[in-house]
Amino acid sequence: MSTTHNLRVDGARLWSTIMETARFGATPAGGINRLTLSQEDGQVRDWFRDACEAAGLEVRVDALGTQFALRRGRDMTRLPVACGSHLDTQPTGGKFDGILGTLAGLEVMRALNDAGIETEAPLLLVNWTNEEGSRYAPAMMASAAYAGEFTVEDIHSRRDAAGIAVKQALEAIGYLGDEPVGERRIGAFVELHIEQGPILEAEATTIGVVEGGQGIAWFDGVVTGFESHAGTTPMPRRRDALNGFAEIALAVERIAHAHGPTAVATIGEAVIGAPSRNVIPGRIRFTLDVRDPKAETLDAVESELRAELDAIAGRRKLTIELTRIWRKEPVPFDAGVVGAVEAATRGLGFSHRRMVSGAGHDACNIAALAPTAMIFVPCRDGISHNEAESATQGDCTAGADVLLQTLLTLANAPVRAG
Ligand code: HGY
Ligand code: MN
Ligand code: MN
Repeated sequence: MSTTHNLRVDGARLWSTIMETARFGATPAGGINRLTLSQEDGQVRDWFRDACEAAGLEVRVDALGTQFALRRGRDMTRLPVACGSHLDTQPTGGKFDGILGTLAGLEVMRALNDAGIETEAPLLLVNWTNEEGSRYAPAMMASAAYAGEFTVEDIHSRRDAAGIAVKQALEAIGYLGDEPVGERRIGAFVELHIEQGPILEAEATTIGVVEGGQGIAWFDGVVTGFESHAGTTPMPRRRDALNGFAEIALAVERIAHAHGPTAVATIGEAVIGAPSRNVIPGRIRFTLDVRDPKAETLDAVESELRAELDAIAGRRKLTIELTRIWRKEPVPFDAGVVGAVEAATRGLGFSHRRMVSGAGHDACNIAALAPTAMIFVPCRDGISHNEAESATQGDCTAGADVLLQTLLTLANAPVRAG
C-alpha cells in the first residue's frame, strides 16, 4: 500500500504540544501528576478543547467528562473513524502515557487541515476520562461505561480516598457534560500509545502493531489481626496483620512467577489502619493487580492465591478478605484494522512487529463496540508510570504518521455493503 500522497505530520509541532501541555501538573522530577478530574486535569482539558476548536473541530463533552472533537467529512452519514487516548496521569506519571495518542490525534487533524484534505467519513478525536484508574477505580473507567460495562449513575457515585464522588469532581472542573454516555457511535477506533514495556526498544523496532490486550483482574484486600501493646505482647500471642500481609505479598510474587513469563501481579497500595510505632498492626488494606494474556491463567492465579490466604489466616489467626472489584477479559483487536495499521507502517517503511499489550487501554473497551486496533512506539528502557518516562521525537512522529495513514485508509475506504 502506498501512503496517501506524501502527507506527513509535523513532528516538531506534535513534540511542542507534548512539552507545552506537560506544564499542567508538572513535577520537579520532570514528570506529570495530573490525576483524573483534578484542577490540573481541568486545565489540560481546557487547553485541549481550545486547540481542537482552533483546528475547526466540533467539541462535545459527555456525562462522564469524555471530550469528543469531530472533524466533518464529505459523507456525514458515515460513522466517524475515531482516534485518541487519555490526558490523565498516574501520581508519578510521565509526559507520554495517553498524552501521545491524544495529541497525535490533534496533530493528524492539523496536518489534514494544512493539506486541505477532506476525508469521506468524518474523523473523531477522543480524550477519555479516567483511563488510569488511580484516583477512581476501575481503570479505563469512562470508555468502559461508554461500552456499557457500567451505568453512569454507578460511575458518578464512585468516591476517591477523600470521599469526593466522580460527579462532584466533574462539576468542580466544569466537565459534567450533557451528552449521554455511549450515545455517539463510531465506525472504528485507532489508539497510538507508548509501549510501556521494553520489547520494541530491545529489538530496535519503531512500530508495534498491537493485536489485542491482556486480561486484568483488580482486587481489594483487608487483613485483620489484633492491635496490642508492642512491649507487653509476647511474640507467640500476637495476631500481627502486617506480618500476615508480608506473607501475602511473597505468596503473590511466588504464584506470579510460577505462571511466568506471562503472568504479572502487583500490590500497588498497602495501608496500615491507625499506624503507631508501639502498637502491633491490627488491620492492613491493600490492592492487587493481576494480568495475563489468558483468562484461565487469571483464574488459576486467583484460586491458588485464595488457598494461600486461607493457610496464612489459619496459621496466624487472622481474617483475610480478598474481593475482586474488576476484571477485564483478554481482548483481541479487529483483524481488518490491525491489517490497516500494518499496511500503513509498511507503506511508511518503518520496522515493525506484532504484539499484545501488557497495559490496559481504552481501546480494549472500545473493541467491544467497533473495529479497533493500536499502534505502539518505544519508550526508553520500557519505563512508564514513572516520572522518568521518555520517548523520542522521531518515534512519536513515526507513530503519528502511522496513525494518519491508518485513519485515511479507514475513512476513505469504500462503504461496505450491508
Ligand atoms: O493499568 C493500566 O494498564 C493502564 O495504564 N491504566
Ligand atoms: Mn495509558
Ligand atoms: Mn497508564
